[in-house]
Amino acid sequence: MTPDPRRLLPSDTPVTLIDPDGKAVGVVPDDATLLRSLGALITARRLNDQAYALVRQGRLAVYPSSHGQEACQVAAAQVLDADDWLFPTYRDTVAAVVKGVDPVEALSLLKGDWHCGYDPTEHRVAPHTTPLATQLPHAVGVAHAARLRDEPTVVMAMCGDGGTSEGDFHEALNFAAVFQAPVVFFVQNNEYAISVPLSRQTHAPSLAHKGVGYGMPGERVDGNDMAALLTVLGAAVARARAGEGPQLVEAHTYRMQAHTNADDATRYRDEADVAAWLPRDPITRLQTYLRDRGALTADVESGFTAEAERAAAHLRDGLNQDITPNPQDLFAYVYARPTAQLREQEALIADELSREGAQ
Ligand SMILES: Cc1ncc(C[n+]2csc(CCOP(=O)(O)OP(=O)(O)O)c2C)c(N)n1
Repeated sequence: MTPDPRRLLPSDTPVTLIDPDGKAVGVVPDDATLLRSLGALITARRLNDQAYALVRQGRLAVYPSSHGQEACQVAAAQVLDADDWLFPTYRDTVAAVVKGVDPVEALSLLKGDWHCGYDPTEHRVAPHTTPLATQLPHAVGVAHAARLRDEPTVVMAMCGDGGTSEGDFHEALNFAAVFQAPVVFFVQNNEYAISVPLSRQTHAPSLAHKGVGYGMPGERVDGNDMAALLTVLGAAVARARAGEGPQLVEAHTYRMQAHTNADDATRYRDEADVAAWLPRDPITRLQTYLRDRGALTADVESGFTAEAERAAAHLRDGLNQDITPNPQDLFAYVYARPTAQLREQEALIADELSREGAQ
């Protein structure tokens, strides 16, 4: 008999545990966990805004900010163990930082300094991917390999709403479900893929419903509610770790700033839409909840602000340093055994460099 697909269906509305007024409407994580997340959220916002400022100063080539989406970023990293893998997109710098990557290293790629900026194996954070959804099959491969090796690793594979229209998204979900790979597909639905609204991206009831077609559960979560994200993503990770296969989680959130500094969002969306999302801000909502409980004191809060300022100063100082990359490093990490063609190209550059040096 065909298994009942209803068990795979997401909730009718996104899971919310703390409402936009800061009131608990379900079972929420304990105060210590939420305080830790609030500290990370405040630093995340500060880093987003600092990076945006660094673009204006010409220290960064481009920055796709996750301002307003910080709860998704923080939760994606916080529900993972140190040995789990995170596969981020270009917008997920802050998730990589919360997983342990130094902010300066996390932004090196966007500065144009180095391929990745950090060693992906050190923090188990894959390089940020600019081609949409190409990281998803890689993420599934890592998850499948972990399972074959009998390791407890879970993989968090991130993408945006636009990424779900790519072939790689569908191939990754299908493979993961067939092989029951321990991977959580985490879609941050921020309503726009540059200028393309969600309605031009899908006709499905929600992006989470897409999981059903592959035989994996889908769930929808309020992407501006830290408590709900930790709970829903945490459950998906626990499920994957227990050998129960992949899950698709769709977070409903909003991109508060332009796609990047190269984009003028006023040309395709109303300022009123943006303003309507302001009261749902993930930081103020969690602050209200924790203040009302007496868990967030003025002292704790100023500690968070001071930590965020330290992180921003570190980012500024780091990005104000110019590095001198070695062009030959371009060839160092392409293949374990370089091809004859690569060796030839490497020799050409070496020759050119030595002639420049001789001038
Ligand atoms: C394969 C591919 N096609 C097109 C692009 C150009 N592109 C860059 S960002 C983007 C929109 C992506 O939107 P979404 O997946 O919703 O992520 P968001 O930027 O909203 O986080 C597009 C089409 C690309 N980077 N890769």
